[in-house]
Amino acid sequence: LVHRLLAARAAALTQRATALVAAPVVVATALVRDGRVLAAQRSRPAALAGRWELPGGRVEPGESEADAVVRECREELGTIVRPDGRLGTDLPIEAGVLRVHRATPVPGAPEPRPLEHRDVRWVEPHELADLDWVDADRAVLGDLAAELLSQ
Ligand code: 9L3
Ligand code: MG
Repeated sequence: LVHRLLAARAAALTQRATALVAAPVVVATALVRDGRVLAAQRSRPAALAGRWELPGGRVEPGESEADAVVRECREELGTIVRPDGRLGTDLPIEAGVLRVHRATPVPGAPEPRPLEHRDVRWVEPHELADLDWVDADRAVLGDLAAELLSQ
């Protein structure tokens, strides 16, 4: 009986590990400037429209997470950023796993604008809690506030 229980447990763990390895990665960007972070208001899908997020999207096959951060910020915000390491832990989302990366604007880069979002705004640490964030991003607000206040 013990053997069978252990075998079932091992199978369950293997299945979970496989799911984790195979889970698509979505990157989100904590773009920080002058002690503020850029928040973007989603325009789609309907279920998320109007809610705020750290901009980003799926990492493409063969692409590094840092490269995905740069590409997504170019596509979504029309600006150029320099990734600067991870913020917080892996966050489980429906699409896979969300990983937040810190980034700073490249000097002289265009001001971020909402090319795919409804709106964008620079948010101070004390304003973070006021926004209606998408669920996954809400989990990183503590780390984000600490990051902004540490500068
Ligand atoms: N998502 C959640 N929080 C974020 C981002 C950038 C993305 N900060 C979720 C929403 C979608 C999926 O990840 O279900 C893919 O993102 P996108 O390509 O729609 O931006
Ligand atoms: Mg996106």
